[in-house]
Amino acid sequence: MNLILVLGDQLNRQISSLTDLDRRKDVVLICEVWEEAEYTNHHKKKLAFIFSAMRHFADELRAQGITVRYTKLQKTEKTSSFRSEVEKAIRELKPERIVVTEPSEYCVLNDIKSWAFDLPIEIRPDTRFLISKDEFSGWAKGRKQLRMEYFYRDVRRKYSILMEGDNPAGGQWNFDKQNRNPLKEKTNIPAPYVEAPDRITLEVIAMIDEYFGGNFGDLHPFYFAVTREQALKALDQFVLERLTNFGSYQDAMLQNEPWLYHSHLSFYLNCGLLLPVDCIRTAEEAYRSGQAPLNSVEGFIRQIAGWREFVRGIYWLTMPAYADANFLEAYRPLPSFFWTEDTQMNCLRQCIKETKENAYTHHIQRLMVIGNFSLLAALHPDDVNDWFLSVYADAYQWVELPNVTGMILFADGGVLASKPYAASGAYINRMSNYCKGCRYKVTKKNGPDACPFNYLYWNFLIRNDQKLRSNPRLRIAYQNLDRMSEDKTDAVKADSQRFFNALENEEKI
Ligand code: FAD
Ligand code: DLZ
Ligand code: SF4
Repeated sequence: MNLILVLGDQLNRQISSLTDLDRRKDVVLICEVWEEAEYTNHHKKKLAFIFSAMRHFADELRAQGITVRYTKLQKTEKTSSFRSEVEKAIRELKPERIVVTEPSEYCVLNDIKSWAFDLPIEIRPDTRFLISKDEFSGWAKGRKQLRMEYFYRDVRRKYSILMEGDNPAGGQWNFDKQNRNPLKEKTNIPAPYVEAPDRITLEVIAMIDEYFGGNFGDLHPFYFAVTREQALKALDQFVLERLTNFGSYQDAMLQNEPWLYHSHLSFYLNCGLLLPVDCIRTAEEAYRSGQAPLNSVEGFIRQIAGWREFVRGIYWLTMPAYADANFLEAYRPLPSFFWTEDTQMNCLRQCIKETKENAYTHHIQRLMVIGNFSLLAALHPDDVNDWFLSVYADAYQWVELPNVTGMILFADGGVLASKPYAASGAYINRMSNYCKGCRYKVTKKNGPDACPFNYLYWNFLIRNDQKLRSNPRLRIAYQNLDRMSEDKTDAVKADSQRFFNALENEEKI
C-alpha cells in the first residue's frame, strides 16, 4: 500500500503522484498543518482559499472511490507539520512506501529529503510545468545572460504554441508595443468571476476567523473559485469577456478598479486547479477562431509560457543562495504603512488597500508602484519578500522570490532582469489616474510637495552609481544624471534624506 502525500498546491488529478494510484489499496494524505499556516502572516483570504480548495479536492477524490486521510487544523495540535502528519499516518496505516510529487518550494523539498522513516520515499517530478528543472538548467548552461524572451521562444517552438510552421503567428514573437495603453477613466470593465461560498468554504471561513483573526487582510467577502470545475469557468469567463482587451490595457492602472482586464487566474494555476496548458490552449483557440486579437492572446500566453516558467527555472537554478541575495545592499526596514495603508502617496495607498481587500493586485501595481517604491527606498529584500509572500493569494516562494529579489529589487545583480525597473512618478501618472487624487504633485521634482518617486528615482541612480553605471540599459539615465546641475543633485539628496528621516521616525508620508 502506498501513502500518497498531496500538498496544498498540488490539487490536480493529473499530478504525477496520483497517476498510478490503486484505489483498492492506496491512501492519499492531504493535511492542513500549522507549520505552513504560521510561517508568515498569510492574508486571511489566502488561507481560506487554500484550505477550502484542499478540502474540496479531498472530496473530489473520495467521490472517485479513493481513500483520503484529511487532517484539519486543530487548535490542540499547534506543532503539526508535514513530517508529523506523515509519521502519524505511517504509524496507523503501515504503508510500504511514501509517494509524493516534488514540492514546488526548496525548503519543503529539503525537509522531505531529510525524512528518515523506515520505508522508501519516492519523490516524483512535478509535471505541472511546461519545462522541467533539468531542461531549464540545460537551456541556461553556457549562456552569459538568461533572458526570458529567448527562453519563451523556445517554449513556443517546443509546444507549437501560436506557431505558423516554423514562424510565430503574425510574424512577430512579441506584440508588447501594442500593449501599453493607459486607461484614464472607467469604461465598461466586466465584473470578475465570483463564486458564492458553499458549506465547505463557509466552514473554512469560520475556522480562519477563529484561528487567524489577527492576520493581515479582509476575509469577507470571499469569492474565489475553489474547485477545478469553477476555476475552468473562471478561465472561460476571462477568455470570453476580458481577453480581447487584456493586451491593450495590460499595464494600465485605475483608481478603485482592481481587476481590469487581467485574468485573475494565478491563484488557480499555482495551487494546481488549472494547468498552464488549460490556459494556453483556450487562449490560442480564441485567437484561431477570431474571438480575440493576437496582441492580447500572445501577451497572455507570454505571461504563462514565458514569465511563469522562466521565474520557476531561475528559482531552482539559483536556490538556496538566491534567498540571501542583496546586490544593492539595501537595508531599510519595511515601513509600517505596507500593513496599514496609512500613507498620503495615493498610488501606494490604493495598491495596498486593494491588496488588503482582495489578496490580489495586478502585475503593474506590484511591479511599478509597490515594487518600484521598495527599490527606490532601498528596502531590505528579506522584509519585502516576506510581505509579498504573505499578502497575495497566489504567493508561493518559487514564484514570489524571483519576482521580488530579481524583478523588483535587482537584488540578484541582473540574473533575472537586464536592468532595474526604476521609474519616476511620470510613469505612474502616464499609466494611471492615481496622481489626480494625491497630496503630492507629480509634476513637481523637488520640495515637500513633490512626488517622492521623482527625487527618489535620481537618488537611486546616485546611490548605486558604482554598481549600475556600467549597465548598458541605464546609459541614457546616467547621461541625464550627469547633465544635472550640482544644485539639482543636492536638492535630490536633501529631499530623499528628509523623506527617509520621516520614514524612520514613522511620520505619515
Ligand atoms: P495576468 O496578468 O492575467 O497574467 C496571466 C498569468 O501569467 C498569471 O496568472 C500568472 O500565472 C502568469 N504571470 C504573469 N506574470 C508573471 C510573473 N512575473 N511571474 C510568474 N507568473 C506570471 N505571481 C504569482 O503567481 N505569485 C506571486 O507570488 C507573485 N508575486 C509577484 C511579486 C512581484 C513583486 C511582482 C512584480 C510580480 C509577482 N507575480 C506573482 C507575477 C504577477 O504579478 C502575477 O502573476 C499576476 O499579477 C497575477 O494576476 P493575474 O492572474 O490576473 O495575471
Ligand atoms: C500555503 C499553504 C498553507 C498556508 N498551508 C498549507 C497546509 O496546511 N498544507 C499544505 O499541504 N499546503 C499548504 N500550503 C501550500 C504549501 O505552501 C505548498 O504546498 C508547499 O509549500 C509546496 O512546497
Ligand atoms: Fe504616486 Fe507620486 Fe502620483 Fe502621488 S503623485 S500618486 S505619490 S506617483
